[in-house]
Amino acid sequence: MTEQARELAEVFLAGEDEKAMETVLGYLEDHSHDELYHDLLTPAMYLIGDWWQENLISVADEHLATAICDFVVSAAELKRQPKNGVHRKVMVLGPEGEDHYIGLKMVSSLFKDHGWQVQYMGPNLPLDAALESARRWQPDVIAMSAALAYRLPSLKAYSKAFRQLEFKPAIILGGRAVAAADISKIRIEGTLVVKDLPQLKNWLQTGKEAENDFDISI
Ligand code: B12
Repeated sequence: MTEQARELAEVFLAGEDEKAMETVLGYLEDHSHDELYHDLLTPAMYLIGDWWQENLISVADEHLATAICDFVVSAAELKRQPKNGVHRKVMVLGPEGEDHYIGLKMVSSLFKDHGWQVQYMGPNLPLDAALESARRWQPDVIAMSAALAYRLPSLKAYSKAFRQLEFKPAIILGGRAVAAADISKIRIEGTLVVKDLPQLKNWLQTGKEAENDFDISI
C-alpha cells in the first residue's frame, strides 16, 4: 500500500471528485492505465474495504468512495489511445448476485488497451441472458469476476454452461475471491484463472498463462 493510494482513499471518502480526477490524470501522465488500476485504485479501494470492515467508516462513506472511484475509472477510459483491432471479442460480466463491478470495468479497459472488442455487460447478469447474448455475439473469450467466496460455485456453473455453447468460448475467471481460491475447485477445461491485472496483461501480450493454470487457446 503506497502513501499515494492511502491519500486517494481519503480523497474518495471526502467526496472530492475533482481532486480525485486531478490525481488520476496526473498519475496517467507517467503511468499506464493498468498501473493506475493495479497500483493505485485497487489498493485505495481495498483500504476502503478494510476501514469499512473495521467500522471506521460507514456504508454511506463506502458508497460515496465507490461512486467516485467508478467515475474516475470511466473518465480514465476517455484518456486511452485507441489501438488497432486484433479481431478478438471478449464479453465481460459478473454472475447473478454479484454486485461488485469496478474490477470488471478495469478488466474491460485492459482488453480494449490490447485492441480487443469488448462487450462489458456489468455485474449481476442472469445466466440465461448471458447465454443468449453470447450465442448472438459469439465472443472468443468470456471474462467473469467474483469478489465473494460464496459466488465461486456460480462462476463454475456459468463456465460449464458457456463451454457447452457450440463455438466454445475460452473462459477467464478473476476477482478477489478467485485470487484467494483453491483453483482446482473452480476451473474446468477451457478455463483460465487469472489472479490480477499484471497476469491478465501478460496473457494478452504473450498468450502464456501463469504456471498454475490450464492452457486455453483461442
Ligand atoms: C465497493 C464495495 C462494495 C459495493 C460494490 C459496488 C460496485 N460498484 O462495485 C457494494 C456496496 C455493492 C458492496 C456490497 C457487498 N460487499 Co463489498 N466491497 C466493496 C469494496 C470496498 C471495494 C470493491 C472494489 O471495487 N474493489 C476494487 C476492485 C478494483 O478490486 P477487485 O474487484 O478485487 O478487482 C481487481 C482484481 O480482483 C482483478 N479482477 C477483478 N475481476 C476480475 C475478472 C477477471 C477476468 C480478471 C482477470 C481479473 C479481475 O482486477 C481488479 C483490478 O486490480 C470491497 C473491498 C475490497 N477489498 O475489494 C468490499 C468487499 C469485497 N465487500 C464485502 C462484503 C462483505 C460485501 C457484502 C456481502 C456486504 C453486505 N453485507 O451486504 C455485499 C455483497 C454484495 C453482492 N451481492 O455482491 C467484503 C468481502 C469480505 C469477504 N470475506 O469476502 C469486502 C472485502 C469488504 C470487507 N473488507 O469486508 N461492496
